Amino acid sequence: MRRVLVTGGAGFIGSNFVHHLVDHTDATVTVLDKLTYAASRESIAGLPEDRVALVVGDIADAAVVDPLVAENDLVVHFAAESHNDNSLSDPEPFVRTNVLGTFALLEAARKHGARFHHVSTDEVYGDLELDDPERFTETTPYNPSSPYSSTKAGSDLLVRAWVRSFGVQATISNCSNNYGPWQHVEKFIPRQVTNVIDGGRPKLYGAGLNVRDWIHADDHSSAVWTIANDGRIGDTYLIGADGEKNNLEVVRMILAHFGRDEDDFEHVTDRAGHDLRYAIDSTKLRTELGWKPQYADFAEGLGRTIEWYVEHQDWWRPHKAAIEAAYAAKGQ
Ligand code: NAD
Ligand code: TDX
Repeated sequence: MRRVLVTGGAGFIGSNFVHHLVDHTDATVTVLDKLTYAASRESIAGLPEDRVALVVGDIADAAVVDPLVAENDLVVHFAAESHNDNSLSDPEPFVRTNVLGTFALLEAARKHGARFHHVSTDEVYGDLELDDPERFTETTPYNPSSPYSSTKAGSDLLVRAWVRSFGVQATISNCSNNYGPWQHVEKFIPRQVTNVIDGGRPKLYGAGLNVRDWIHADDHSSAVWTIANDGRIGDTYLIGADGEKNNLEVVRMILAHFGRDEDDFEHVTDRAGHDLRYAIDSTKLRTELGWKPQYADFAEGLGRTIEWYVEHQDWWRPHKAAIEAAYAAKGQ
């Protein structure tokens, strides 16, 4: 696994994974990223030039993908359109990148015999009731709700079929909600933190009782590397850190961090089709591959993430006004 192609390596989690490879392995890394609005060159700036190269290109372009897959031993596929709200406004790029992009990569992996790891989401399983005693496992039936999650589900199923039909050497991981540095201000935690930094109020969709199962991006990266090295070909592994919290609880933790009143937030228009609860049972990954998260305490990880946004206003501020204007136009 010395030469690793990381798609979407200039995004939130992909860039975290590139840092993980530089810090914890001797791999050389090629990032393939289209540099969409969600990417950030700064997130992978300053890394050793003899270890990390950036190729700007589209994963759905076979002419770009084919030679890059040929040159590498392992493909770790993060690139995606990733935001549910955007998928409700305009699903087309989600189908193109998430489905056709994954298809182009799989065809190249098939041709060149590359090991392939596909990064996916727990949202492919749909949602749970708040009081459901079961959590998602590797055998939970697929039941995606949104254009985003349905295109991720489609991409997962392509990977499974390419393993079975063509013998592609692939693994899949489905992870819960990530938080940490470099997450785009469109997403829940960065949006609320930056609202409060700006003296505004957090915006909760609906009643704020929807539950997400939070994991730090560092822990997602270590899990992906573990699975890419030690996972069983054709298998799926769920990644989670037992971090269930409802959105109202998270907003109150953010307000408390800044010494603001715990009720100083607004309820805004709910997301259409809003999934109620995600929850991951990561027993298989922990028992079979010996992985465990480093961030056991969400409050501590959240506090460090909040401070990162306080200290990196130059990075997020240029994007903030346009994102808020787009949300405001939807009553959110
Ligand atoms: P992100 O939106 O921050 O980054 C996505 C990256 O992919 C960007 O750098 C973007 O430029 C790139 N990209 C988009 N379309 C491309 C294309 N056609 N060709 C090449 N590059 C393209 O996303 P993220 O939150 O870092 O998510 C990364 C992966 O992890 C996704 O596959 C997502 O489904 C999965 N995931 C995310 C979470 C989460 O909480 N964020 C949880 C589970 C799984
Ligand atoms: O302003 C907001 N207010 C609010 O209440 C925003 C932006 C979100 N929310 C709610 C919606 C969700 O219940 O917060 C929760 C988290 O929202 P997002 O950050 O948009 O994440 P989610 O839709 O849960 O999806 C995320 O986790 C799974 C990632 O964006 C996906 O890429 C990943 O697959």
